[in-house]
Amino acid sequence: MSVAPTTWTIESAAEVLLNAEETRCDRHPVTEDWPGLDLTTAYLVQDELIARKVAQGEKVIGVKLGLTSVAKQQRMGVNSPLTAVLTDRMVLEEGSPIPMAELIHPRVEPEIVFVLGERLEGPGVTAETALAAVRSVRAGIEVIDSRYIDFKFTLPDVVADNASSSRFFLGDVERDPSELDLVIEECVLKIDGAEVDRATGAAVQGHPAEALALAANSLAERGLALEAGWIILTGGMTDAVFVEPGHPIVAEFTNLGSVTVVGE
Ligand code: OOG
Ligand code: MG
Repeated sequence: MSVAPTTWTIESAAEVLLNAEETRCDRHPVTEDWPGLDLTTAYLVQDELIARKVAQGEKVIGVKLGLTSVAKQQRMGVNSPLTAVLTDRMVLEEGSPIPMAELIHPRVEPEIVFVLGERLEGPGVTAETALAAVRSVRAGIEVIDSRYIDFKFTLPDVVADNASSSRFFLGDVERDPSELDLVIEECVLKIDGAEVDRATGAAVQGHPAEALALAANSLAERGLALEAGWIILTGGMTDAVFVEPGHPIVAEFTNLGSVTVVGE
């Protein structure tokens, strides 16, 4: 159990959440201690948390969207999409294990990933203009690891916790977005070779490019933009599944290849 500060501030909330991550100790939602934590303040906590990671040497390499599919929104009980920040520390190469000893209670989810060729700045970004800025589309598996007990949180809690961000894998197939219809691009999720779930790109805001536009437009409200070269995770297509050490999880896509991960 982490020590709760007597006065809650953006700094102390960021400190508590980083500490939970570092010590692998999940905690109750920050909003239980700090009911005044609203969404705007929660994004400031997220900014502070990322600033501290950057001060420790991590590099910002992209943005992720969370809760962009109905499957995710229903499971988490939060029905609004959100954004969070990806750093180089989160990247895992396919073939390397999910390091269970570094994590609290990891779950994985398949995602459609964009790599940006051009800077994308809102407001007013549409799915079309968003897709025009994309250099390549890739398959991904995100490893989420909420710092909250049982992944129970409100929207400000999960925003402050950088949307449960932990690690992610990218598939090695890179496709030009004009070659694919992402609405019908399907992912079949398998554990130990048996299908556990499936979804198409339509599950992600109707089209993953809608999620990308949403990210650009919501970051613009905070004076931020998506930078060229950044990786954008558009959000879990299916519900996330728990990682059981030694049991491989595979996301098999129609055109984007497949990504295999295993906890160790
Ligand atoms: C929050 C993170 C959500 C997604 O893709 O929807 C997310 C959570 O589910 O713990 O990464
Ligand atoms: Mg995700």
